[in-house]
Amino acid sequence: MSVLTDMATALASGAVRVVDLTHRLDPDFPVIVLPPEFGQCARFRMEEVSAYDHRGPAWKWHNLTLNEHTGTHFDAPVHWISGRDVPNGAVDEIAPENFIGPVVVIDCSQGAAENEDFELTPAVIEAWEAEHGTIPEGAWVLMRTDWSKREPIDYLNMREDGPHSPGPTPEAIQALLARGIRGFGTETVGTDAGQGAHYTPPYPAHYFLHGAGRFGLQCLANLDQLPPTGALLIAAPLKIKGGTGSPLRVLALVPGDRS
Ligand code: 23J
Ligand code: MN
Repeated sequence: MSVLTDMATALASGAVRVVDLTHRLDPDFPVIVLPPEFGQCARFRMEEVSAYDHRGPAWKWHNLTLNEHTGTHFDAPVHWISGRDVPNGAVDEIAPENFIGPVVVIDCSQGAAENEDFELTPAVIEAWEAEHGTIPEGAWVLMRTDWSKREPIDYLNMREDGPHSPGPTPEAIQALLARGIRGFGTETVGTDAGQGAHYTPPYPAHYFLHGAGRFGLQCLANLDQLPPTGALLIAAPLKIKGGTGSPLRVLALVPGDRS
């Protein structure tokens, strides 16, 4: 398998570089806030069990409490009602081949800077394809908004009428699914826009992606370090029994500046 030895050589030489697309899992990182009539996502918590002290003289460790949808995380098909009967739709059932694949980045950072409710539409996708070619089948599609650079206080961008952040329209998600994508990822707290509850159907990215057995990634970072095409994404969720999603380390392999 010379392709893998070539890859190891390329990683060692800097011809291929690793970009970390993950936020630090931090109790202060914001979690999604749903309308008050619904159950809420708990914040990540860390409890020290011992720290080289009387509780454990030679070791330090923590107990963790976390929602599956905390920090940089993966959404599985069973997260949504539309995907509840998708075969192998929970994180522990998804075949591992799904966790490595090509990735393209649609840069919406300028639009998102001008409009906090910026929409990824079919027209934006078509303009991107006119420049970069058709989105390849099996690709992750990531929506770059630079939202990951916001301070925690501005990240959910809560107003009296709820959160405001950019996201895809129902038609955009259907257009991506027509191209056979593997999944859709964002820098915001959800794959859907802050105001995504007001589309038909509500939360269309969740509804259509997971109904089609596809995946989501949220709270991604460093998308400005990825090329529009030609990178490889590694996103393997924890193997939680029946899990609907999981925090994870998301890595991209990108062309480096060495040959
Ligand atoms: C539950 C309900 C609505 C949404 C979400 C979770 C997420 O965004 C998520 O983290 O999957 S919109
Ligand atoms: Mn989620």
